[in-house]
Amino acid sequence: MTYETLKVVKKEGWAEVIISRPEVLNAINLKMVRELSQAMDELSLDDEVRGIVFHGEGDKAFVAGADISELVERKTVDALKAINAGLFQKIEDYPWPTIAAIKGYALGGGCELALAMDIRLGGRSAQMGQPEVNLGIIPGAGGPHRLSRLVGPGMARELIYTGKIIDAEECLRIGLLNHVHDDDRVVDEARAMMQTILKKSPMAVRVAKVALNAAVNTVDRRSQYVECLGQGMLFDSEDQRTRMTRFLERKKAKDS
Ligand code: CO8
Repeated sequence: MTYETLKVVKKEGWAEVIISRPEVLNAINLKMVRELSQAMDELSLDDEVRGIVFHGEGDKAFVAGADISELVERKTVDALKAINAGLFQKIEDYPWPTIAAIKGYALGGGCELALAMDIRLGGRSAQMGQPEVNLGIIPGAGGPHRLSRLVGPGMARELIYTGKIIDAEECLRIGLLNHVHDDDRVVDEARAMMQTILKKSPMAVRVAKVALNAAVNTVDRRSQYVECLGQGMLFDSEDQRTRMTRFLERKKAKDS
């Protein structure tokens, strides 16, 4: 299967998914949401695949968030569809281990995408954060509950309220990244970790994932509904449109 916004490469016993819109720092558009969802369905049903390594095309970004040129047009009714949240839940529920290899930016929806994976490895250039408040919205696709779970509620609140972007060392310190490697090594390190996992008992690893998901998914599903409703409300605000337009205008100013 070929995709416009992704590359899916099958290896011996596992697969690599490369997020591929490098011209916009791999920002997630609707096409990518559909394609990634389809790829996850296919990989879930493929008995020859027992794990996925994800990374971004190019050196500048894993994923710099949802595509703001599309977001600016979205309304409450679109946000209530919670399509990103649904996709990230599908990734979290994928039955085999997932590893993100992160170089450069993993921001907003890109950070939430990485949070839905089992393990995050960073290159030294990794920069992660939830800058949604700059755009008049919140991380509505799992950020509040997955980030709180991973780095603790205090640090999650600081990151989400301030929208600050933190470097690889800080991500490592707070547990947002498991390990940091040189940029030119990080994808290979993720592949090597996948190889290590593949040598273990497949059923034991699969059952371990179920057990770990059960152990950490203690967050009530209601938190997801609150995120969705809150995001829906914010997508109808003047502030959201002004702030997103400001980002897009900055881009036009740069071009002229
Ligand atoms: N969306 C669209 N385009 C983007 C995005 C993005 N998120 N990020 C970068 N780009 C584009 C830039 O516009 C630019 O395009 P062009 O070359 O045509 O001008 C190109 O990528 C390169 O980016 P920059 O020139 O800006 O590169 P810099 O190195 O100067 O800056 C930054 C890099 C700091 C990452 C900067 O691009 C930036 O701030 N990007 C936006 C980051 C952000 O705010 N992400 C969060 C988005 S919101 C979100 O993800 C929540 C999802 C909610 C979903 C709700 C569904 C209804």
